[in-house]
Amino acid sequence: MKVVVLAGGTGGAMLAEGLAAVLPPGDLTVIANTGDDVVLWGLHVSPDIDAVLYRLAGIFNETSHWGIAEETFASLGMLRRLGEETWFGLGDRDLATHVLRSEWMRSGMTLTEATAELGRRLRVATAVIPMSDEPVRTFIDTASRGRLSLQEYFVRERTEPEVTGVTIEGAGAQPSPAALAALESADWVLIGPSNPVVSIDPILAVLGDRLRPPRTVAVTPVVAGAALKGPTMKMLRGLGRDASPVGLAEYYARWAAVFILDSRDSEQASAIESAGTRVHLLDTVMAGSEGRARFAGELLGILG
Ligand code: FO1
Repeated sequence: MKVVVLAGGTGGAMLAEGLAAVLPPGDLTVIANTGDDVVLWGLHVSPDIDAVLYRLAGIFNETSHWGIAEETFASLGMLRRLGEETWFGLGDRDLATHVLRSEWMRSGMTLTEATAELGRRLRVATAVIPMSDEPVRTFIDTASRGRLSLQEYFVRERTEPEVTGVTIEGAGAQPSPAALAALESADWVLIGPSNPVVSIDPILAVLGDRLRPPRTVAVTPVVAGAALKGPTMKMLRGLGRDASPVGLAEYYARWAAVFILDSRDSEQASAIESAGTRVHLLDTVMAGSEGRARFAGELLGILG
């Protein structure tokens, strides 16, 4: 069964790890958000692509929830000593990824090609594809700090400012041809349980028109009134969006005719069903690699 996951750097990446453990090699493709990408000191950093690659390569940092395990920050310390702003924590190991990706892209590779090469060298069997080879950038409008890049809002400002709006620059970008091909041949497309505002919306802005709702499944990013990690609830509410599973299923209904609701929220199933979306109840909390494989196996069982 050919499965495509639309992923940000946390929930979607975890789902991808679970699916990679249970699907035959070659059956899984991950399309990653690039709205978080940033260029620092001439280096192209793709946080969501890298979170997926590092997870699938078994080197993800489970303590910080970004970057590589057992990371050190000597280079960043030297950059600080040389007078640079160092609020964005580029680790020594992680730096190698950005150096190579940037070098390859300077010599003419697309982001899709550079990502595939990184995947090969990390011995990742799953195809990881950026949503687009053209720049797409997410900006966060805040009450106290004005318009911030995604990383300024997430890392420098620690998601503290109140969010008043989100702008996806480059929303009309051409999709990566490899992403289009993967969607064409997919039996199922899964919208991962990532932050709908900053991880999924940019992907939908670029690729949403190519999804077939009867073959698309959204996995709830909200369980018992809370998100897995990060400011999902705060952002949804700040934007006046309904942060409940009912509201999220309704929002995703344009793209996904099936919604995976957490069993803890089963009382919301009938409201979602009566709005026309098919609901399946599962324990969506993916604790540890066993929990991720367990959830992925149950999900595939439902999809048949
Ligand atoms: N997140 C942080 O909270 N602090 C950091 O210093 C930081 C550095 C960083 C470096 C490379 C990378 O790929 C990701 C990094 N992240 C960091 C995570 C990232 O900012 C966000 O979690 C995602 O972009 C949101 O999906």
